[in-house]
This record gives sequence, C-alpha cells and structure tokens, in this order.
Amino acid sequence: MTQNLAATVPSQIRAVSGHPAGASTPMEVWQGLSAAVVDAIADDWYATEQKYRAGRMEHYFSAEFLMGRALLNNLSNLGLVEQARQALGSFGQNLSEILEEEPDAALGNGGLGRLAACFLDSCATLDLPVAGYGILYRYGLFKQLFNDGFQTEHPDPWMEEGYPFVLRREEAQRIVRYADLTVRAVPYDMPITGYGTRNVNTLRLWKAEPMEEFDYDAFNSQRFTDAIVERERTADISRVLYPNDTTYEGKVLRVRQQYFFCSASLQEIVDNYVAQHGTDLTGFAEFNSVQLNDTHPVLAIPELMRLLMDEHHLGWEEAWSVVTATFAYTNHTVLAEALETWEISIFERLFPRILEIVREIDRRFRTDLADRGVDHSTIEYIAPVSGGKVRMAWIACYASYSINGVAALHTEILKRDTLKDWYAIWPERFNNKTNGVTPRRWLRQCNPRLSALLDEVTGSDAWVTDLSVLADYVDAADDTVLDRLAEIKHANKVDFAAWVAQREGVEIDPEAIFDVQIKRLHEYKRQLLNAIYVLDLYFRMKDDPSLVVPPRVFVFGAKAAPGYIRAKAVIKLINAVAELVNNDPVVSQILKVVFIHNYNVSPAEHIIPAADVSEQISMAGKEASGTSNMKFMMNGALTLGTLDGANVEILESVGPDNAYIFGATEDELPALRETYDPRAVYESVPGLKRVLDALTDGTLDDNGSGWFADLRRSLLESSHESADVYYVLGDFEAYRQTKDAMAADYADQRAWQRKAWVNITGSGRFSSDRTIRDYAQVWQISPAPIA
Ligand code: GPU
Repeated sequence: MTQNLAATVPSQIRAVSGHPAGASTPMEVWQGLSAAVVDAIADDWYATEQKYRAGRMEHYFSAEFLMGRALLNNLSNLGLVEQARQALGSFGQNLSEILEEEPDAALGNGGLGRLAACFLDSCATLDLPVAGYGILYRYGLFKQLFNDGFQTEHPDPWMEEGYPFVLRREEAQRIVRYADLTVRAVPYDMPITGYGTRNVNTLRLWKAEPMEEFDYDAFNSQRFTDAIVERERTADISRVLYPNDTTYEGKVLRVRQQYFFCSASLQEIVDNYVAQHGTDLTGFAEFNSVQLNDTHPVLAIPELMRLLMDEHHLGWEEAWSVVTATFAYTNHTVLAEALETWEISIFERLFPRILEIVREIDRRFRTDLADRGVDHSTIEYIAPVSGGKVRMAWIACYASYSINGVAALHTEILKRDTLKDWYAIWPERFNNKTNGVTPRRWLRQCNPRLSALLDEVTGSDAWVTDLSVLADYVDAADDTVLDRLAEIKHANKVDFAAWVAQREGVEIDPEAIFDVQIKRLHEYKRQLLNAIYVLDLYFRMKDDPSLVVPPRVFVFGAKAAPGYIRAKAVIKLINAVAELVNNDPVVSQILKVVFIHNYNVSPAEHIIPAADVSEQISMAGKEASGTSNMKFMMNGALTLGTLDGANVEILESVGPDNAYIFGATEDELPALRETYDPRAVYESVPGLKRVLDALTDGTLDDNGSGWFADLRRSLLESSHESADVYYVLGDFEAYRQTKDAMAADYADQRAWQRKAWVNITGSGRFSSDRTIRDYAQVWQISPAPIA
C-alpha cells in the first residue's frame, strides 16, 4: 500500500482542480485527498476482490445504504489521519475544515440503511468475504429545511460535484429487461476499508442508463421528444430514494427499482459462479448466499429462479433447491403498514415471466402446506399470492433458509404474532440477530477524547476491534477516571454548543443536561410524548417560579416522510414549543429547545458524543431494535426508555441502576388497552389538560394549518379504538416522573459518571462486529485476509 500522502495529495489535487494545491478551493482539496486515498488502497482492493471471488461469498442486498461521509472513516481505518493532516498543513489547509466539505452519502432513510453501512464496516474489519449490492441514487434522502417551523423538502444531489469514492465499472455492466423497457445497469463500486486490515471490501451500487446513448433513429425521424422521454424513463429508475421509513408505498417505479438492482446483482453473481466453477449451477448455493435486508430485495427470489431455469436450464425442483439454500431474510419491523404487497397487475405489466414464476411458487406452496395438514384459511392468509396481491414477506419466508428479527424481543414477537404461522411450520428457520453499530465511526472517530481515555485505561486500542474487552474495566474507574470522563463530556458539549450556535443560531449552555431524541419522526417513536413533557415543564415553571429545575437542553433531530402529515405536525409543534421556551426571558435561562434541521449521519457524529440523556421512548413492542440507543450508550449517555427493542438488552447489560426505564410493557399493553380511556387520563393526570389545551387555545401557533388541533384529536377525540393508538397519554405520568428523577440525579456528577462508565464498558455486545460474527455462522463464511 502506498502510504505517502505528502507526495500523492498535491498531485491528486492538481489533477482534479488544474491548479496548484495551495490555490485550490476546499472542495477541490477534499476531492484530491479523497482520490489519493483511493489510490493508496487500489491494489489491496483488487487483491481482495480476486481472493473473495474464488471462494464462498455472502451478498448483502439492500435498497438502502446510509453511508454518511467516507474520507475520515477511510483515513482512520488506514491509520493515515496524521499523514493527511500534515500533507494538507504543508500548503496551509486544515484537515478538520476539509472534512466538513464532504457531502453525506444519504442513500437510506434511517436505521435500516445505517445498519447496512455498519455491517459493511464490520465485514471489512473482520476480513469477511461479503459484498453489498444496492442502487446509486442520484438524489439521496431529501434535504430538510424549516420554513416558519414547517418542514420543507429539497433535493439532495449528493454527487453532482464529483465523488471520488465510487468508481464506475464500465466492463461489468448488465442488461435488465422489463416487458416495456430494457436498460443497462452500470455498477459503481465503493471501497469499504476495515480497521487495521489490508482487506478492502466492495459496495456495488447500480445506475440505470439507456441502452444507447442516443436513439438516433428517433432523433432523425423527428421523434426527438420521444427519444428524450425514453432516456428519462430509464434514468428514473435510479433517480431517487423513496423517503418513507417503515411505511410502504405501492409505486410502480419502486418495484422497478427493486427488480433493477436484484436482477443486475444476481446476473453478476451467477456469471462469476460460471467463470469459477463451470456451467452446472446446481452447486451455486455452496459458494453463494444472499441476505435480504427486509422485503425490498425479495424479487431476487423469483429472479434467481428465472436465471437458473431460463438461462441455465435447471428444472423447477433443482432450481428451487438452489434458491432455498441461497436466501436468508431479515425482518425489521412488525408495523403492518410496512408489509410490501404488490398488485398482480403491476407484475403483469413489468415482468410477466416473474409473475409466472411467483404464481408457480404460490401453487406449489399451497399443495405443500395442504400436504402438511395446514388448514385452508391459514394457507390463504400466508400464500405468496392472494387477494389480487403478491405478498413479498411471505415469498421471503417460504424461500429462505434463515429468518431473523433484529433484537430478542422483536424476534419473540415475530414468532408469537407477525410470523406465527411460519414459525409453526418451520421453527428451525427462525433466529435472532440483535443489531449492533460500528465502534469505529460511532466511538473512535466521532469521540476522539473518549477514545484516548479508553486507550489509556485499557492500555491499547484493542477495544476498537473487540469492544467486549471494555467489560473487564467496568471496575477500573476510580475518581480520577470519572473526573476525566466528566471533563471529556463537558468538552464535547462545548464543541457541540459552538456547532449548534453556528448551524441553528441557538445559544445553549454546556452546564445544562443535554437530553436528545434523534431518529425518524414517527408516531410510534413518540416524539410527541417528549414535546408534551417539555411543554408541561414550561407550565410548571411559569406557575411556580420558585420550582427548582435542573437546567436542560432538549435536542431533537428528525425528518418526516413528505406525505406523513401527522409527523410533520409534530415537527411544527416542537418548533413552536422551541419558540415559546427559548423566547421566554425567565424559562429560557433554564431550558432550551433545539431542533437540528436536516438530521443525518454527520450531524449525529456531532450530537451523540455530547449527549447526557438518550431518549428511546417508543411504545413497547413497536421499535424492532433501535440502533441510536447503542451509539448513545457507547458514548456515555444514559438511556431514558421503554422496554422496547434493544433497550431490553441494554438494560440487561447495565442493570437497573444504570438506565432509566418507564412505561407500559409489551405484555401489559393488551390488557391496559381494554379499559384505556385517554379522556379520563387527560382529565385526571395533573398538567395534561393544560398542555393539550395549549395546542388549540392560542398558546401555540400552527399558522392556521389546523395541524395542532388534529394532534390533539388524535390523542383524545378519535373513535374509541383509534384514540391515542401509541399510548402517549397512558405513559405520560411514568415518563414525567422518571425524567424528573433522572434530571435530579444529574446533580451528583460522580454517581452520574459512574453510570456513564458502566454504559460505555457494557456496550461490547452492541458492536456490529458481534452481530456480524453471529451472521457469519448463518452464512457459513470465514475470514479471508489478503495479507
Ligand atoms: N427500520 Br422495515 C427502518 O429504518 N426502515 C424500515 O423500512 C424498516 C425498519 C428500522 C427499525 O425501525 C429499527 O427499529 C431497527 O433498529 C432498524 O430498522 C435496523 O434493524
């Protein structure tokens, strides 16, 4: 590996800018340094590809990869940060400022996409032969701005200025055919470096391009506009990431996208099999496995059947036994609105052959289950095709050798409810893989101060690749270490306050408790519960000026799906509460509310190291896992949460003294629901009436949208079954009590820092390295280091 950035960086900058390094713009310097990094890893990348191709490989299919920034991650993995700093310093540039030039690769919505990115990092670090496959969206997740406190959405053309971390592989293009359109799929490869290894893995992102650059015939025969329209129809396929998180939209373009990347990826994998092992495809699954990241890539199942039967002449049974040994399926939600089903008519229009195969899967499924004695209504319910719809989750369950949930509680709910009929027939397919996050990005890079302390206390940086070693040091925190921990958090908060002042124009006090809720805006995540708490606290302070309230900054970050009006109403509400609180001359001395606009991966890297309180307050049973809960814990924030998703396992790791847990549990909720009367709660819990009335009595202004009245109605006045579906009012009193107590506990800094230390040292099992080692067992792959 070339490791002489001092020599390569200036020439790379010259090559991209046409100017001497010293006269180039910061953007050009970012481009040049990034190109120098790609240059440094090129040979190892090639060697890794060659090595992996020859053996058994895992292929991670995902419609989303929320990668964030690449440059610091790569420099840090390669141990080149200092070299880069010096190389830039020699012509008067500052590395930290240059790093801020980089756009986030936001090719994902939230947790599901970011999980895929953490997994790629762990696979590379562990030298595992795994490749990612997805779509090179021209526009990533929309950019969020606030206008009068309302969310507005704007395009995110993230690679328009050039992006050195993807390389076009002209020679590896494939053709994808629809009944009404044939397109070229051109791969763009992103190198995925690991920490302390020479292996460089690959994320392959496909871009749709027209078959011919121009349809000259159409142009020449005065059908110019037809020719352009055709080109645009093709470009549409990889134009934009759908901005829905955990909800499904039955758009034809979306199913086109899904088929596009599944078909192109499988063609490549099959071609490679033939190149390595010959034309008898019956052994395909000995060398290949495919992980389906939720149902978005499930079309890969009928597509592999098609490739095996139509192009490689296997019979149905032969093909089916290959397919059922190839695919594994991860479920990421139990929310009914996320279950993808497609109208049969769409399949007829786009890919009749795929529909034919799906219908045959369905026919054989029905026979198979009838033979097993399954009753007719169950068969009808879980059949791949029923009620005029193709049901993607059921195809996944039927064809996969492994089915997993993403946290222990979630997997139990799958087995008990969501997928219970499947579990009854194929219990051996089910397993849990609790999510994890990469400690490289989410601790070492984003929190250098804490990382230095961990190096010191543990005597090495071994924790970076084996986070579980931290558990040995749970008792190693004497007063000196705890004071250091307090200083580190404080310094991070000072940095964050400066960042907030600059980015959002709000002054916040680093002495205050930083209480943070950052995640997609969804009713089940209950940002509304948090907002109600803040408003209630505001009124308590107004009512009783002598009330002793620990100073606090309430930080929010969230995007709402553009069509999700109620989520947008919550954003507007939080902004209205922020205005009320921050402009009150007395209350604003103690409380501040900050809504970080355009929340994304790189803002998260500023926010999380500065957090004291991690808000994980979803209604129990609804958050499959959560992953920010793990990032906060690693950085010493304490969890304020319900017993939901991975919070349950965080509590197990740290013990009840080191987390703040409240609210109805998943097994209590059905009985509570029977008699739940949100109106009665509103009338009887002190303070609630005042807060909910403030939504409509003129205290808060929704600019005439009527949205605040709708929020109030959603909690109180809907029909009996649909009022307060997410139990916001039911959990309010417990939340308030726990959150108040938590804030009071903050005063004892020694005790607080000790809890923080227990969280940090107890976070080992939430490293995505652990998760990926667990998956590697399912995948039956082992490390393949090139050096
Ligand atoms: N999740 Br389904 C998404 O971010 N997007 C989706 O479309 C679906 C699930 C999330 C879950 O909500 C979250 O609980 C989980 O931690 C994450 O996937 C990764 O498994």
